[in-house]
Amino acid sequence: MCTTRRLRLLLLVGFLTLKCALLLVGRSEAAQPNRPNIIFLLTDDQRWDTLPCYGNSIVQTPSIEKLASQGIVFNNMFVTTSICASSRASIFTGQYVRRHGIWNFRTGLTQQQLARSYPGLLKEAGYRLGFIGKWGVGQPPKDLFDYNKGFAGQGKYLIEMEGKPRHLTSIMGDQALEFLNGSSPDTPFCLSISFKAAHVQDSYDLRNDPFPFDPALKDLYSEVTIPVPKTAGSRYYERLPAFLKNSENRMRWAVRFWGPARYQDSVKGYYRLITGVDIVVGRILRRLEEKGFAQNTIIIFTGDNGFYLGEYGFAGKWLPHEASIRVPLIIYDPRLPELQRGSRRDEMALSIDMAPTVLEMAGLDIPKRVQGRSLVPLLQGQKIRWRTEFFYEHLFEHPRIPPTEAVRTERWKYIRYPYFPYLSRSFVRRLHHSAARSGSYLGLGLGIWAFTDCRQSLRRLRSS
Ligand SMILES: [Ca+2]
Repeated sequence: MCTTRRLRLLLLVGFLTLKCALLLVGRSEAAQPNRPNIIFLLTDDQRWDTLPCYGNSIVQTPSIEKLASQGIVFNNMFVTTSICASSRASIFTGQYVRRHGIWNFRTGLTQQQLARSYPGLLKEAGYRLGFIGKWGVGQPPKDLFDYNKGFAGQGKYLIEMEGKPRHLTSIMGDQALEFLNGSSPDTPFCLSISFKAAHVQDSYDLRNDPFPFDPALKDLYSEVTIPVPKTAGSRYYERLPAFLKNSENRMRWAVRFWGPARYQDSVKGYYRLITGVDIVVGRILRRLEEKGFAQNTIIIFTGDNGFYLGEYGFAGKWLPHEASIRVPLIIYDPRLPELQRGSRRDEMALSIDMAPTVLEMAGLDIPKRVQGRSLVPLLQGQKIRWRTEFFYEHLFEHPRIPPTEAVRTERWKYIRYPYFPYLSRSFVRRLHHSAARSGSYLGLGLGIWAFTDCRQSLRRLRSS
């Protein structure tokens, strides 16, 4: 009797233990939902209006268009600083330059900053990490990425590989496929690809080709005449103060855009570099399908800063004009409901929003020191209170690039040149109090009102 009772008791304890174990397994699975893969595509110096989904009728990018037509296009995406190194640091950390402190090309992110960056936090959460291309913030980290094909500096477009000339963009495409081949459905991955395209090959030598595209694309756009922007007319340049007339922007214009034929060659080269990126996007999309990742892989496509194509007689970036600070942003999430996809958002998105967006997509907490906001509610179609203005800064160290601060609202833009305070308050004030979209100039009365209002916003945003 006693033995039977003991046996029953043992069976009951065994049953309860098994039930508890099953419940725990269930909870553990519930705590690990099917996390999405993330591919973060970053182009270099690609302004927003160089894609058909932003109104460009010349450049051909069918695969990026596919992402746009089935994803969400942000009509108003800006960088908070327009220069490679600082902007990339902002993208990785979700912070303004004043907070992350990367003001030049030499300084890298600290170990602590890397650990709190979006790749660092994804790694901690168990993601398989890949990085391909231009790291851009000092030296690429050695131990952060499981697949690391990052390089320091600007890199070169045309490379000799196994006795054959290859284009860097195409090689990066091969590396992307290699990373995908090495991924499995069991471990979520995040692959960040930072293209060198469509960055110019910097040189002051007039004989050099500033935009060395893949020779396979040489016939593309050859029959087209690229329209020149209205503000490229000399009267816009002539109105500038001397410190802008003699700035680095003008020196680089003199190399790339100095005459009509040179202008056509340069912009066509720039467009061919962008088409080269599109070919890689197409290869990635096909491989995602082949590997069975397509339904669970989010693709983010954006740029690190804009690019003057002759506006105001300028080339390069850095200053706070729209050409320089506005970039494309397409987010393709195949998990969103069909109704949600293929839409556009007008809210201002910023480079500092990229890290918190990626972190929320992966189900992770956003660190307190992040200054950007997750775009996930906007992707889901929610109507929420959103920013209506933002602060811009460019205090990069360069003798011929004037430092700037700016505030960009939905209607106005105020640019301050800290080294030229007198001009900021008078001539430059009138010049740059333009309606942000139309580029038209204001009368004096409205100008003074907008100046006062914007200056207050700038002070408030700078200290926030
Ligand atoms: Ca750049």
